[in-house]
Amino acid sequence: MPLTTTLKTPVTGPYEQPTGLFINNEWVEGVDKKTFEVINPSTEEVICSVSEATEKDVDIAVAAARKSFEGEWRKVTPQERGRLLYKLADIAEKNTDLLAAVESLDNGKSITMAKGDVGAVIGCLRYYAGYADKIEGKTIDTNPDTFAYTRSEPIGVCAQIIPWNFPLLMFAWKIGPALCTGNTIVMKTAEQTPLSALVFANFVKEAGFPAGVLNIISGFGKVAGAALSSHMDVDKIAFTGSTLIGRTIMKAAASSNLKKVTLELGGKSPNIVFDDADIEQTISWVNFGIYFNHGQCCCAGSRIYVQEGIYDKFIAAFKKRAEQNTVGDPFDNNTFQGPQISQLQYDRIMHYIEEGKKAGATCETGGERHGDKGYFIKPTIFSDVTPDMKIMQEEIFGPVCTVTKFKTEDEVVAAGNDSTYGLAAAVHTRDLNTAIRVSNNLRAGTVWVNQYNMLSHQLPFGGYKESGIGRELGEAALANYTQNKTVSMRLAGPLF
Ligand code: TXE
Repeated sequence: MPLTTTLKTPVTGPYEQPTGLFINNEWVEGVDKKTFEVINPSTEEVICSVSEATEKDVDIAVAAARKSFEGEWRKVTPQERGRLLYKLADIAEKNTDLLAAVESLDNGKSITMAKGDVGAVIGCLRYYAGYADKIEGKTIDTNPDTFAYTRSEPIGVCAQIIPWNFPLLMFAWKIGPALCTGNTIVMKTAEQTPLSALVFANFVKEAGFPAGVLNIISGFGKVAGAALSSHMDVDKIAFTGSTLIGRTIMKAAASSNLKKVTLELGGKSPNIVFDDADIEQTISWVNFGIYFNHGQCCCAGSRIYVQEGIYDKFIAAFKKRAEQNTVGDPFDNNTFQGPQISQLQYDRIMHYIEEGKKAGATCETGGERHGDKGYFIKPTIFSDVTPDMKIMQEEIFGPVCTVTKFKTEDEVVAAGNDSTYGLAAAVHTRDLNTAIRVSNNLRAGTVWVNQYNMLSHQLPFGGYKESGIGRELGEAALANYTQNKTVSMRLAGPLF
């Protein structure tokens, strides 16, 4: 199979799309020469085929990452690691339009949102570039006869498995902290969205990273993903995806070499609106909280709780707002919501919608397909819901939310916390005391006040409860990719 193909997007014209596996800074075919098709979710048509990594390719990629970790990459100074990451960010910036277009084509997100993602990718890489020469240990005074210090060392060969909802951004969140701390990587992208990372791979070589530092493979979870999680020469695995697969990965790590594990998993986040909130602003944030990225956000504000005094007014205004969201062609600058990622996700979401209707919830708006081609679903709001309904308990990962009326603060905090997940939450109120009290009492890794989905590479992000283990972003993410070594040295002199 050729290792590149010429593709076109409506905004870039023709470009060269790599389709091979990126191992050791080279493009190669898979050993078994397998390929799989990549589907455009807006049209349901095949975009191209890419190489599929199997266990044998995983072995080759891990060996390349190991060789680099033990060899050339180890000799690179922290300052140089930072310089390489800055260079990578600069190249990405120059190619913003291409990267965004490929992301829209492959994932279906609107071109404006895709450009936002690329901006966030660049910001994230620069942030971690700056950390490369600021990784420090401590000297610890234990005894006058001893000199003891700690070193913050890289973990080694890191496997990183990412999902399809933010293909490039998840890629950056993972590689930034891992590379600045001196690890090497085998990255497996999601089978639904391999294309942008493959374009990015060329920039890795162009930036000057030594061979084997960052290997990027396309492939399926059950094959390449499983091989990485159970690999005996992978030192750490970082995963973003479903809670179900998070458990599988932890089990594989436990029954192989006890590789370190960090997980960023699902959510069913409560978005709480008090009577005193600025209703107009809040409607915008609630709308953005659930419908941004077509509801395909692990932190989506999918359980909305509204205090009784403004409930009726809220429902009417929110319904009107949701119906104004432009759903359609991702390459139209006015589009807010594109298609869901795949037929499978479309079916899963429609199934939840049917469950909600059957269970007796009121579908205030949406609840059906948009158009007749592509995986588009209309923004959907359910009211008259009860806590036992599936649509209240399970992550739907689509443009579907529930709205529940509440009376008191205690009641809504208990309801908000009534979930196996704990990724994010939000509070809308003009009262500072309410904002702080409720934020403190919600069991979630991130709480937004009077806003939603406002992530920053400077702020730690991750889950309480079954939403994950470890924190991504911010200084906190460095801990995912370093391990402490204690060196304790006896100074010359008698033993006792
Ligand atoms: O996720 P999977 P899917 C949630 C969301 C969604 C559901 C299913 O609720 O509806 O998951 O989506 C790789 N060993 N999230 O099926 O399967 C897979 O190849 C190793 C939340 O797409 O978890 C892909 O790269 N890896 C989420 C990645 O895991 C395996 C984002 C995610 O796929 C594997 C996406 C295996 N056995 C979905 N099986 C978030 N937290 O943002 C699959 N994979």
